Amino acid sequence: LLQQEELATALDGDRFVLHYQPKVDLETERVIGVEAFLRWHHPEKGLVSAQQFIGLAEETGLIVRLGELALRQACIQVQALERAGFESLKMAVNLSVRQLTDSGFLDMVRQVITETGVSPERLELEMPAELLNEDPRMLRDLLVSLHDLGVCLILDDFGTGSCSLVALQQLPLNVIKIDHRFIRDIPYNVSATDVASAVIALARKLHLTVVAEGVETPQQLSFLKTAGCAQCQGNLFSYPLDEDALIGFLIRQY
Ligand code: G
Ligand code: G
Ligand code: MN
Ligand code: NA
Repeated sequence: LLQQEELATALDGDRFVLHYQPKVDLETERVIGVEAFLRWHHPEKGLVSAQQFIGLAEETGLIVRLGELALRQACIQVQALERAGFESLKMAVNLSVRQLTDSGFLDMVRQVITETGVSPERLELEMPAELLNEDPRMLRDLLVSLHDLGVCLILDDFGTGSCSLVALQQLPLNVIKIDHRFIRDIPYNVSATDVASAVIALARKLHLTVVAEGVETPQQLSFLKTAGCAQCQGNLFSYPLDEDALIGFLIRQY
C-alpha cells in the first residue's frame, strides 16, 4: 500500500517523471502534440503509474506540490523539444480539481510560464469534466484568467458525469476529449458509437476541437475518421513514452 509519508518523501526526493503520449491529427496523420502523465520511480515497486497515487495525492493535498512539479517539468520538456527541432508540438498537462481550486493556482501557472520561458500557446491544460460541478462564477473567472494567459483549455473525460451544454458553450474551452471508455467499445457497442458520433457532431457545432483518447484498433480509428473526429491518441499510435523514447518516436515520424 502506498502511504502518504512515502509520497511526501518521494516528492522531496524528486522521484517523479513525466511520460508523454503522442497525439495525432487525423487529417494529416502527423503528431501534433503529447499528453504528459506522471510516473513515480519507486525504490521497490519500480515505475508506478499515476492511477496508483493521484487519488492519495488529491486526498492529502500533496497534489498541489506534485502538480506544480509536473507543470514545470512539462514546460522544460517543451523547451527541450524545441531545441531538438520540434517547434510546434503542444504539451497537454493533466490537472485535478483540487489543484484548479487552490487559491495559488493561477499565480503558480503564471510563475512557471515566466520561469521556464515557455510560449503559453504551446501549453494545454486538461481539466477533468467534474470541474464543471464547481461554483459557476468561480469556474468562469478561473477559466477566463487561464484563457487570457494564452494557454489552450481542454475538457477531459467528456461523456462521464454530467455537463451542462450551456457551460460548454459559454466557458472559454478550446478542446473536448471523448473519454476512453466510449472509444473502447467502438465499433461493436451501438450506444458507444452513438455517443462518440454525437459528441463529435456537438463539438463541431460549438467550434470545439474534438480528441478521442484510448484509441487501440484500426477499426476505432476508421470509425473516428468517418465521424469527423479531429485528433486521436492511444496505444494504436504509441504508449506514453519517456523523454528519450519520445524523441526517438518523433525522429522516426518526421
Ligand atoms: O496514465 P495513468 O493510468 O497513470 O493515469 C491515471 C490518471 O492519472 C489519469 O486520470 C490521468 O489524468 C491522471 N494523471 C496522470 N498524470 C497526472 C498529473 O500530472 N496530474 C494530475 N492531476 N493527474 C494526472
Ligand atoms: O484521465 P485521463 O483521460 O487523463 O487518462 C487517460 C488514461 O488512459 C491514462 O491512464 C492513460 O495511461 C490511459 N491510456 C492512454 N492510452 C490508452 C489506450 O490506448 N488504451 C487504454 N485502455 N488506456 C489508455
Ligand atoms: Mn487526460
Ligand atoms: Na479521460
